Amino acid sequence: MNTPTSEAIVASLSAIVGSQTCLGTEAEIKPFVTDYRGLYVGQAAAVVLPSSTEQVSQVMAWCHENGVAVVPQGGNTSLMGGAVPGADGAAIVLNLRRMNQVLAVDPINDTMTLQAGVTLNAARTAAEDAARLFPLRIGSEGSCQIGGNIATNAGGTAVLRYGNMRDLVLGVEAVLPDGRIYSGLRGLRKDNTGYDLKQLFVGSEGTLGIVTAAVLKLMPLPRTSSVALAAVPDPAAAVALLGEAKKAAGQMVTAFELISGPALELVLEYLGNVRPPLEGRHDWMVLIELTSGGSSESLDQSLMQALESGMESGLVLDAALAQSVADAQSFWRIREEISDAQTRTGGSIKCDVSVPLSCIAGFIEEASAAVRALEPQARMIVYGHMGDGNVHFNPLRPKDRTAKEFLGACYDKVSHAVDSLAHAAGGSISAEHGIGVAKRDDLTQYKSAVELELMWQVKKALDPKNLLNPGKVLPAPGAASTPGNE
Ligand code: 2HG
Ligand code: ZN
Repeated sequence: MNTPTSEAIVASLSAIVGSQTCLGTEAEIKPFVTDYRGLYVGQAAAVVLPSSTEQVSQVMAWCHENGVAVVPQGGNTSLMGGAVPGADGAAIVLNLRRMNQVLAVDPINDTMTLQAGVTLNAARTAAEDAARLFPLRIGSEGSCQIGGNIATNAGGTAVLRYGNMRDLVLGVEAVLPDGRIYSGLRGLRKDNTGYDLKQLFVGSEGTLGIVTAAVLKLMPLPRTSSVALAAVPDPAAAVALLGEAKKAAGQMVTAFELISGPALELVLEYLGNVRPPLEGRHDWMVLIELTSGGSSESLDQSLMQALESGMESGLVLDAALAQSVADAQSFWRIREEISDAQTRTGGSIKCDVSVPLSCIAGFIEEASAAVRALEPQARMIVYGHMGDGNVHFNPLRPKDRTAKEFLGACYDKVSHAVDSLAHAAGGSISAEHGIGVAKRDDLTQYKSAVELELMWQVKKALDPKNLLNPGKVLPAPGAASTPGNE
């Protein structure tokens, strides 16, 4: 079959979504074909911005019929190149931002139903307006969208308490590659009627269907929070301190984030005149947050109890308890800006790994030694969601080397060294950022032949023509490892 020309694609899809929202010129297309860090730059035959599930279905049916590939896109905040098309310009981008309606907030069932293009921020606000919490919390919440959060099984800073997106989704509506609509917008807590099909779409990175709407779980809105930054001698002490915090506050421990000294220095450099919460320089720190529906005094007391017992046993070297909401926000700001500070500096090697908590300290030690042996001057931007076992292990270029020089010399070696140590510790080479194209071919080393075969069988069952987000997640059978570069 001859694939249609760009002009024919634009003409046909305009008839479905309207000419104003089917973009075909180079200038119109450009903002949709580059990822937000500017590392993955593709081309597209057109960009469509549908306004309803019905339109998505018609676009998919037409593309299926005509052999046109489709790259679904939400807020385009992926770090793995998963939401932009390849360089050949054959695919279209289907962006969901116009499907941005909160359809219902139901405080009796504690559910919220929304279209895929609602930003995470807007979803959280809608929940709060009904005195509920939607607990997913990630740095890009102002621009990332619920559909993308589902497609990538987003994680973030509250997974320790509330789980990943996978744990927060009760129902999904998705358009299949041939245009059929999977209507699973149910808000049931219990539904044991066979395979849990909605979960197929969670974390599929847009390779199995396009999520168009979802029903999400709501939680009680905490009334108070208590936040502290504590310096610890090493990651092993941080793990022990987490144990103390759980002892003192149980499930009120909402976030437990590790921050290395170089990560803090980088972010302070980037933010300019921000006063660090702790005096002096520390190799390791943790940001701890407790939240509850109870009084703020008792929450502060629980956190103080954990910190004091940590100090007595040498797990805590120094600590600052936020005295106000503004304080807490400024502690969090430091944590949240680490990622952007790296993007602006350029030249960081993103390893997003998870290991069992019991192995995390040993892993960090071994991975640091391995990176130091390969690149003694690399800045060790090591941080992340320690409470759930997720470390962002991101060696960064030394100040006197360009990103190009540094990455050219060591990207593959370093990322392979870190990933293989995580794998050896029973961990994962992608804890929360997904696979996209950046880690796609690495999967051949870290997943068994059976796992890869099953992944391809699922893909072929739903997308036999391989038209939906082709080239993402699944390594071509027999592919060698070629990690993407920053
Ligand atoms: C974070 O936790 C994000 O800040 C981004 O997952 C991590 O940029 C990164 O490596
Ligand atoms: Zn993260």
